[in-house]
Amino acid sequence: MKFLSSRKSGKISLFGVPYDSTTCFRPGARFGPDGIRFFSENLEEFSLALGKSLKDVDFSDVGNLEVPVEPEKMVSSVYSFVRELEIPVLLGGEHSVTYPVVKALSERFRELMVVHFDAHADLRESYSGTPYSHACVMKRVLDLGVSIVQVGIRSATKEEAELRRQNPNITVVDSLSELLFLLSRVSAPVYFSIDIDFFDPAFAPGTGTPEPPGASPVEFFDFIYKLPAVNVVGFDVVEVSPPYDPSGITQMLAAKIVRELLIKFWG
Ligand SMILES: [Mn+2]
Repeated sequence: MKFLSSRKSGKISLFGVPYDSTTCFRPGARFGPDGIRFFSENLEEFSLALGKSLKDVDFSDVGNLEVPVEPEKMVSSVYSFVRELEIPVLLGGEHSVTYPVVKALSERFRELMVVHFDAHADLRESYSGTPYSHACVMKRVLDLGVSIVQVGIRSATKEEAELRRQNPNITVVDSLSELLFLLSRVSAPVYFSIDIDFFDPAFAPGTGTPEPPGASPVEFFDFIYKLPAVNVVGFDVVEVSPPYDPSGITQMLAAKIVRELLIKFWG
């Protein structure tokens, strides 16, 4: 199974944004989309756990969106692109690419809620001279008036920690079982944003800013399989950096997450 060779129509559009210009520590996420696609070849179309196939999902891989290097221009380019899509599924790229997707969706769904899986809070006001850095992405999402649920966060500045305590639009969740409980009571449209550094670097070393410890794939897939019907209107998997992933395990994990989520949500 290879995402890119899948059929070319569908209400769900899988696309890559090969962008890593604001990455503060070590770039490489620009190679993420094609790396994830390459490793998707190693997966069956059929999900044994879900009992369904990707063939049952009305999706197409529409390829990569080439974007300008300047963060503001990247944002407007992704935003215009996503406005034309019914259901976006995004392969990053660094985390800054999430903001324009959420911006486009927030105009369509007033009650949109973002579930943010990450090691880092990503709530800085500005970083390295831009408010569109990957370190600021969830602050920009909050500025849209969109509420966020954060899970897995184990790194933040003092200011970010305060914001997490005080902002009524941020829900801090300590575990995937707590998130499962919360999502079983939510009827609002939901967008999943999965930074691969949410996982323990032992399982996902191929990322720009690894932060031990973290969740295991077993815990994550168990959470996905137990998830009740949720109104998911899109998702992304970001920050996969193939240059730091010589064995391919991070890209493999990302490819399997994409397959399982496509089948779970829309199969
Ligand atoms: Mn992030």
